[in-house]
Amino acid sequence: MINTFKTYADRAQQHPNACARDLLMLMERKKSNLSIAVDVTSKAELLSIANQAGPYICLLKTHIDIVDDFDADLVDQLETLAKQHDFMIFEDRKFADIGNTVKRQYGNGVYKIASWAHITNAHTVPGEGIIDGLKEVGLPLGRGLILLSEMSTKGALTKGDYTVESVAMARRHQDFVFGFIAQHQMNETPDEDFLVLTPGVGLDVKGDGMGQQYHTPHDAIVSRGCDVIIVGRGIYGHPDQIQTQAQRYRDAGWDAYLERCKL
Ligand code: 5FU
Repeated sequence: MINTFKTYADRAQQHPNACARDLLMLMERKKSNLSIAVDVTSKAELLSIANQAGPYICLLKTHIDIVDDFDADLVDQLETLAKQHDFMIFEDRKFADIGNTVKRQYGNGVYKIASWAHITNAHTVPGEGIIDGLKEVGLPLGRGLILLSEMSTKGALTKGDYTVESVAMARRHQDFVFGFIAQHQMNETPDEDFLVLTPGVGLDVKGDGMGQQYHTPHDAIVSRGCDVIIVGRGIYGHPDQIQTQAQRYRDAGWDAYLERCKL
């Protein structure tokens, strides 16, 4: 694996992508490589979990379109919490259409994702035009994109040539694309430093009966060379223990990172 022994701080110094630099510096400053996936359907619950987990996370991952009572105030409050607790926001939108459509889905509509999400993601199935479309909206705002090169679920088609081609697309757009949703590190040369944000992380269970597959934080960070662990039900699935579980995953992720860097 390439570059995994380097610290997040060293990588921040050298990284060509502004959004990646911000995230890497935040991770180092906060000593957290934990992203929480807050897949709840009420505004109050989302804000409460964000507030409780906030001190332990580098990144809050949303599925904003599952919130029943979404309104603009939710975004305002999330942005306030992001500033207060020092985390970034990642809308897991998984864009998948042609460039001309995704740029409107990203900048317009009910959610206006580009106006508040520091990071979003896209499938590469439509080809490179999807990156061109999203970049037109996101780059002037300083946003960053990650590509889905390897999903976490059983039987996912994101493998082989699909993964290889996805990495090649990212390589051609490094001003905007800084990494992947993947299960392994994707760098091929020592000059490359794509961040890997990895879902399918859990300490207590191996799956969910609907295709999800879980690895431990240690496996994700040390064995697979991923950079950010994304944990959903492992944290929000314990509503009375949000802080305890967030701290538990934060510590597991950070200890694994220290071990990987031999610090
Ligand atoms: F791209 C992906 C993927 O390959 N697997 C995922 O699980 C995204 N996810 C998201 O991570 C998914 O939509 C959930 O929001 C989250 C995992 O949640 P869990 O509760 O930890 O399984």
